[in-house]
Amino acid sequence: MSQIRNIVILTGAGISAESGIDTFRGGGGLWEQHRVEDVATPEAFARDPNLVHRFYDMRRAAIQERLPNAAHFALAELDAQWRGDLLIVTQNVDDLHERGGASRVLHMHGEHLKAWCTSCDIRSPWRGPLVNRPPCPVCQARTLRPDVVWFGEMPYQMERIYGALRQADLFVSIGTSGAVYPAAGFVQSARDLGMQTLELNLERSQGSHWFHETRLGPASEVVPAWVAEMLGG
Ligand code: BJW
Repeated sequence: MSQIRNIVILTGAGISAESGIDTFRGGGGLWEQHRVEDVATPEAFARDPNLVHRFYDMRRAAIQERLPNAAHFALAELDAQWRGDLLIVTQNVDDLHERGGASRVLHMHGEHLKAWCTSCDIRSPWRGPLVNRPPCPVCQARTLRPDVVWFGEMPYQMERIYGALRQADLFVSIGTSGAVYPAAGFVQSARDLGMQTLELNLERSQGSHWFHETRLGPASEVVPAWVAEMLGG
């Protein structure tokens, strides 16, 4: 670990599970009998916008009631103290990394607390519902959608992510099932680039065999323990 200077950390729903935010594929992974793959698509939104808006309105309201947990706080401490490059690439659309105090955070699947106007293409901060079709604060068109990346859409800032991976010495994946690409492929890119890879998860994921090391346990325990190791504590 003494050779490590630049770190890329990928986080998934598992890091927020102990804050009370449901994962996508645990516990049946259903919302009102719909699989996430059937709600989180542009086709689902075109077919039944009220259904999709209700799904996101409910989750947008819920995250504002939740608090960061020990894993978010530990990553924020690493972010504050780590002198090399560090990038937390999160697939999560909640804001718990930021509320935990981290600043080097990239939301590759978007953010619950933003709305994207498909008329003027501007993203605005948003906390309330969208199902009632409120006007865009910029152009007044009633064409706001959740600013999240659905299946078939391009995740955000991919060039920046791959740029960070090319410079990294260590890739760490926390609380993600490895079921969704391109994030699921980052570990293979990391291996191709010759860096160390570590997985922290409650249980082995679909991509566990790609990692040099997997540490199993709840994020609120394994993440602070790993951060303490990195900071020499
Ligand atoms: C704990 C824990 C605790 C629990 N402590 N751990 C066929 C083959 C390959 C790819 C494709 C294919 N067909 C289609 C594709 C592409 C498609 C895809 O991957 N589909 C799969 C279904 C196969 N991907 C896309 O369409 C993406 N776009 C794309 O590929 O564009 C083209 C492109 C090409 C080249 C380069 C770049 C791009 C877009 C994907 C968008 C995903 N969007 C969602 C919804 C976001 C908005 C919202 O929140 O609603 O993102 S889907 C959902 O899954 C969400 C998540 O970010 C994502 C990943 O889920 P995550 O975080 O891993 O959660 P879970 O529930 O799966 O796992 C939880 C984990 O936590 C588990 O491992 C537990 O063990 C663990 N855990 N408690 C620690 N306490």
